Amino acid sequence: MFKKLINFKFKTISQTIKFSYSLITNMDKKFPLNSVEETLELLKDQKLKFEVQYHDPIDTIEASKNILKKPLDSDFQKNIFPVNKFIKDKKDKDPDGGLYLLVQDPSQKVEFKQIAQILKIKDNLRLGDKDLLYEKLGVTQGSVNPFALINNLKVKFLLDKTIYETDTICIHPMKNVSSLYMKTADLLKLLKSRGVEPIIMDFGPGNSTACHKEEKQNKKQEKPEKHDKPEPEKHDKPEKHDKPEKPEKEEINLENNNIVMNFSDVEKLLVKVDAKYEIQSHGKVIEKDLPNIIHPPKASEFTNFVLGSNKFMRDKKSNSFYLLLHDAKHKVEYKHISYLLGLKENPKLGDKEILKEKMNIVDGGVNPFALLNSPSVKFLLDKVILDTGVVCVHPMDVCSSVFIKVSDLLKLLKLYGIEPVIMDFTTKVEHKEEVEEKNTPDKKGVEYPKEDKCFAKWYQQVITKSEMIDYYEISGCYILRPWAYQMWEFITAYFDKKIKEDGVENAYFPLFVSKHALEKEKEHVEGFSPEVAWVTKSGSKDLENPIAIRPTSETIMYPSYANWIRSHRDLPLKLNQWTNIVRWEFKNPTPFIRTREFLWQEGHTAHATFEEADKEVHLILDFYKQVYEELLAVPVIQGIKSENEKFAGGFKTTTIETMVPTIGKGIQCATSHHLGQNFSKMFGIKFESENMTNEYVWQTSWGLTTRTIGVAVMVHGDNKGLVLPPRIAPIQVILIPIIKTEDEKDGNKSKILNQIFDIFKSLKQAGIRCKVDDRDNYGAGWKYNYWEMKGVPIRLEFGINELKQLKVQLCCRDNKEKLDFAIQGLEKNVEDLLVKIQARMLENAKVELNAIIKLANSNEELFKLITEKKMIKTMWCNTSQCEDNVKKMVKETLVKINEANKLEKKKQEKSGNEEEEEVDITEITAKTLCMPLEQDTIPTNQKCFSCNLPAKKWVLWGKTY
Ligand code: 86X
Repeated sequence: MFKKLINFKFKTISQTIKFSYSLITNMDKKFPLNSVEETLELLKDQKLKFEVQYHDPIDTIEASKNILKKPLDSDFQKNIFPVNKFIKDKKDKDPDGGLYLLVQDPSQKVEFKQIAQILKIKDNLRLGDKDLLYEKLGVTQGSVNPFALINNLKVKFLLDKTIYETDTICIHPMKNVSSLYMKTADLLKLLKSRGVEPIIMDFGPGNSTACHKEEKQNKKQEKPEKHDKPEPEKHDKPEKHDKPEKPEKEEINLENNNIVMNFSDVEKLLVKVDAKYEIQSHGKVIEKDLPNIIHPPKASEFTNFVLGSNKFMRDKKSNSFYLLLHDAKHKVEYKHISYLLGLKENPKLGDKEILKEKMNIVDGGVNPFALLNSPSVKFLLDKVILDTGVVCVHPMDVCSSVFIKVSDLLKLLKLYGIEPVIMDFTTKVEHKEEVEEKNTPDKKGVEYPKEDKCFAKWYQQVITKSEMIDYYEISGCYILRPWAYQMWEFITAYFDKKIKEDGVENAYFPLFVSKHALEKEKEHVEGFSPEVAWVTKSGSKDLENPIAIRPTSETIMYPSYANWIRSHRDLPLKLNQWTNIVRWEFKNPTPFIRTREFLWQEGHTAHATFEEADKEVHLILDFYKQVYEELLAVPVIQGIKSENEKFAGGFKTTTIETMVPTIGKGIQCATSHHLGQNFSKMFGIKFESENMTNEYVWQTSWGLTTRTIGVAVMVHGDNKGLVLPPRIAPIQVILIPIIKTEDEKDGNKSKILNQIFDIFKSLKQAGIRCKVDDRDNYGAGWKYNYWEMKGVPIRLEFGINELKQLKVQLCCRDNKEKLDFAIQGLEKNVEDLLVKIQARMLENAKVELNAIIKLANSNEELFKLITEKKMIKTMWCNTSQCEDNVKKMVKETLVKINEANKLEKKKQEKSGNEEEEEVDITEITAKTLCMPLEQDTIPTNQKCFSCNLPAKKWVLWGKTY
């Protein structure tokens, strides 16, 4: 069954995202063929085999060699990437006359004279300009390709004989953002079907001929002729095959109960039920990223659609399998499914092997069409999808998505006897424990303890339930709600003041950077390039020159530095900007810690001497330490990055590092770079020194991001939620009136409220950030939980007893300590307490950090300590090679252990175990965090802990974020 022919394939999308601000995709339809999608559709229509790769625009044939991967299909190995030229006879006065598209072997030099000679015309041939190109063929410069001929039959097709004779051709299908391999003969067949015939040009030595060919003879062509005529009638009288070795597509039909392998198979069946659908090809994507990748459908009947998400599950008790198709926007809980289905236990995710075995799909490719392969799997359909009427799902592969009417989908499934169970997730789960909780208002606390095994869930709940973060439809991007943004404002205000005192000035440089400028420092940008996001369109028009969104601003700022700096009197130049940054990361995103857009400051200074720059680097590093320790109460270690970990564009990277003890992961908190003269040489930033010599400046750059906030949350939070150090708490004291029913009767309610507002005023007067929570729809207990979750450092309770005794009761968030104070002189006591809490939090965190720093003297010791979640200090040779070796050792050992654990887990599964977070072990390894600035002495003749070289430095190691 698996040997079945697959008609087309897509390859993994290259890591660069084509980023477009335009939401409108229906371009002005001047030409029959406008886009990659339309071209691929055409090929699929004609059942032609091809393979596509997505990539950044490729400038030259030379570059294409590096960027394009070998085709997967062995049939496409003998291929050629031709040069395509749009040519105009400039003497031809007919606007549609004298137009040519030449597809030529890049290794040959072809002169216009030669072409003219072959065509037996006068040599008035020139390259057509870009405007004419767009007008006549609907493609932009760099995207000239033979498919474009379909757009204008007046353009003559000149085909180099060498290309004609090469088996496989590689073409940008209308846009230079992807490349497509297909049989040259297939291309000619397709073009011919659209009325485009080639003139074969023989540019070989001594040859100057052209001939109009009818059809290219290709041995392999005889067979695929079949594909031209699919025979729907065939289903009426199914032919029985005795176990065919290689069943042809056409044989797929219901009676044979063949397996549905890919979308072509699905399509055949859709035709049978007369279904309407619209397909979009997009390369391989994970479900999470689909919302960013899917374009709105073209057909208006599909406009209002639900993006489907699929879950394949198994109920162990009854050994039933389920496929749930639900609205991707809503998270569905297993308990909700079991509640609606009346199951005794929550269903579990079905594993990959069963998925493949039962439905012939790979993990990540679950989709409702797969039910056709296994009608015994029960189909659960989210009511929202049924009500909306249109759904978008993967059709048997993860490289495309199809919009289809739900009614059509159901019609098709019905043919196989599959009926959906409609799931209404808007109904509430009525569980016992939930009923009990109904007495408390709607907000539940953090449901996961702050422990290693569920740390990510704990973190996610803490930052959302405390109202710091909200999720957003674009993966890796988050909303900073006021509770979080105010913390950022405290951080920015603090740091901004420090650098201004140092003479740094703020400025603002543009968000966009041209390709040309970005590539000016190609060397170090190269490694980062998959992360660069590009704007490629305005409205529906492609920009002639795509522009990048700043991933950092060196290339934006330094050209100006070169203009502004002339003499030593212009130095030092110290600028800083507060901006957002976009880096299209592919690793697991985590709010604050790793996000695709983030906020930061970036400082860039230029100095006359190395030493002056070095001083600046360390001054800023001290400021960073102060931000963390003074404001966030997070202890950090200052150090220097190893050769492997430093910013490759600079001379030296200094850093502050800390550890999240719960998970034993090191985290880089901020960096300050000594750039040496690398950038000044690249950008020509020179000055005339006092001795009149011309010199390159010495530069620094440094950045601090919103990661600060995430680190503070991770370090201080507890089982009840956030714990905020007073200096970044938007509210430092929450005042909660305690009003009992009898207080209302006795007329004490207003007395309590009046008094508490007086207290509030005096605290506010003293500069303490505070608030009275006088909401009368919530009880005091609920309010305690709410403000604990939000991490407010001090809770002030005030009820009738306190009123009588003219005192207040305070409760500290960090250590739960309770304190009584008289109302008289309260401000001073609260001020002192806030200072005390701030200091105590730092002190406790320091104790914790110090406790997890351990010494290791060998690889084995290091590894053991890594698994014990420690930060490890070793004496080290400070060579890249050694760091690589240690990394490799840790990774390999971890992978081995993980594999053994998995086996163990499988065994235990029978006895029913707890669900744990899936951790992608391949992302975890140990690396050096830094070589601390504070270095103890290293004994003479001391060897490196790992290799045989002499030890040079103390260095810290750890797993990292
Ligand atoms: C390195 C270096 C440096 C100024 C800082 O760390 C502080 C503030 N910049 C940043 N870096 C890149 O240069 C970079 C470049 C590109 Cl093109 C990218 F996509 C991502 C990057 N990430 C980091």
